[in-house]
Amino acid sequence: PEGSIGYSYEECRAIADWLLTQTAVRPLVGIVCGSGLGGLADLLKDQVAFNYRDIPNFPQSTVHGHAGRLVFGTLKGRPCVCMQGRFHLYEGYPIQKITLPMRIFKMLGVKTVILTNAAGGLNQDFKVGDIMIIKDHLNMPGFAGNNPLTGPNDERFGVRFPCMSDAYDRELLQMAMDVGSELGYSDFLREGVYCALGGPSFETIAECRMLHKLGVDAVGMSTVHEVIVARHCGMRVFALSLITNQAVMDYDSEEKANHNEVLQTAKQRAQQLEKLVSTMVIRMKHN
Ligand code: 6GU
Repeated sequence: PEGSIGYSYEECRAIADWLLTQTAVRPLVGIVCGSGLGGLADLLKDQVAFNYRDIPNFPQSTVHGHAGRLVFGTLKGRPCVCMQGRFHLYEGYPIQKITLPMRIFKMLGVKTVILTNAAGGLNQDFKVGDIMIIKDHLNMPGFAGNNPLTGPNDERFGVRFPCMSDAYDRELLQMAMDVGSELGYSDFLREGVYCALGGPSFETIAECRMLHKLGVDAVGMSTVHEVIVARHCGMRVFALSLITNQAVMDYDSEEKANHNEVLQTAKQRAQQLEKLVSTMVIRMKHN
């Protein structure tokens, strides 16, 4: 029934309006920081920050390495809003709750969303520490009926059947490659297909082999739900994965995926990732 799944348009509007009374920043860019990548938010000047728990009706975040703050501020004068910590399926939230922040971004006036995540590398040419610009995705929870747009469609957000073949903005992907090359990052800058799984368990060897055969370059537990909701309501999307570990592909391997390795790699590459994203924000045009 109408309104029983997720947040209504009016509930979203109320959260956005509350935030707009608390800050003078009118963000054009919305950024989501992945695991260990929360430092992006610290680049913002003249910050106004809210713990998720202090925002009326906002979900809470529970993962180690995710701070749980919404930070408003400016990057060389460009007004931004940044999620330090996101919501995941494996935390047990309904999928509409996970993606609520995208609709809040839209209502705050955001035109472009930048999503970051930590992911396991499946492409055998990738190395730990590579930054993969996402050019397309595989939405595995979606195959099983777990899509964030499930339920009644409110046309004020977007159409019932949104197109996803143009989800990842080609111009921004090119800009990332150009900026990366100017910064001297070409050796560790890649592009590829990201696959989202529900988590929280990491993949088995057979699952990794299957995903590899399907053309997946990196695997993680986030981002695609947010991309779908952001595109549904007409925001431009740019997304990237930091390859924090190689997914295990053979039975002889001694490697084991673990969250500590994810956070360690993120720490080592965080500064360059922040530089890439902030340079892009400064170069973006919103007109
Ligand atoms: Cl190997 N798998 C998944 N599903 N998520 C990850 C990861 C691997 N590494 C970082 N995040």
